[in-house]
Amino acid sequence: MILFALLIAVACGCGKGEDKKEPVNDPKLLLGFSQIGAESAWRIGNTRDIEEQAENYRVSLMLENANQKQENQIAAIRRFIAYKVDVIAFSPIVEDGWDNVLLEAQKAGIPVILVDRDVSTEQEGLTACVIGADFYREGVMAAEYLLRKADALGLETLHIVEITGTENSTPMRQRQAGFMDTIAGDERMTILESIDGDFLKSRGAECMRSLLESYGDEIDVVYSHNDEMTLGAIPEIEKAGLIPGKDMIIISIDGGQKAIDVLKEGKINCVVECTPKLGKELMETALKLKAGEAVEPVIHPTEQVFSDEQDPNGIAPRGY
Ligand code: GYE
Repeated sequence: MILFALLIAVACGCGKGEDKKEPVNDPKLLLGFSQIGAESAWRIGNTRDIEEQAENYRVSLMLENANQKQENQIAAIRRFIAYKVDVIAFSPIVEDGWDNVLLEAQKAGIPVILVDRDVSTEQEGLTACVIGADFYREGVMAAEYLLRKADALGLETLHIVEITGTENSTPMRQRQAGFMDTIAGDERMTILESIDGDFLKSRGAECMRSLLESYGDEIDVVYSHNDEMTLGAIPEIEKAGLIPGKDMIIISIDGGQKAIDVLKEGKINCVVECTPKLGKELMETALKLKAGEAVEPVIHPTEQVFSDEQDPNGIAPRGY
């Protein structure tokens, strides 16, 4: 057993520069987890939280980082099946394309937990549950802030650009749908363009440059699906001679410390929280599945909105 745990630690012991985790002694459960990558502060915070909670719950964690590639996630899940882990968990980068590997897990009798994002499969019942944010609600909260802001400023027209997350991912689809459904019917609101920023800071900057080239100071609102893209976009707005937070209303999602600091500077108007702290729920759910107990099909954490409507100095340190 010790040799097995060591082999796992070596096989999955993460990439360069990452701490090597000591294998958990006498683990209660062996959990294989395929993480998407390290594209954002959110993602890095999520990985750290899952590692910490695995230790707290005495769960032996096989953690694999897929470097933003679905094929790496599929290969990792196949390795977890070959190792005969007790439970498999993964954060699917996109919703489609998982049917085959999930059927293989089902045939092997290994329960699968979705963390953070959801999948869309032809067959029902291939996964036990999803533990992640209500992304639709996040989009609604972002739009509700915008409606309040438009009222407060007495604005009659608002030209909006949307920088979206990874195409076909659950947060991209749902954050867009919640936002669009909420502003629909409000005649003040016009979407100039939605552009794919892939949740990356570099892409956020590129997207903003291209939007500024097309629309210049016509843009009144930037709705960005995550903090990284927002933090990439803001310097581009400044380079164009415009003041983010004043000339343009800036709305972001995640609530990492960097974005909160920029909110305090007044360059972001609103950040909808999306908590990466899903590790505790993950461990508790995995232990229940191993014990053959029933689990909730959907577990959403509660989330809040940080904005210029409140005193930003009252926001507690975010920890990610
Ligand atoms: O908003 C983003 C990350 O899936 C909720 O993925 C997550 C998103 C998060 O890269 O920053």
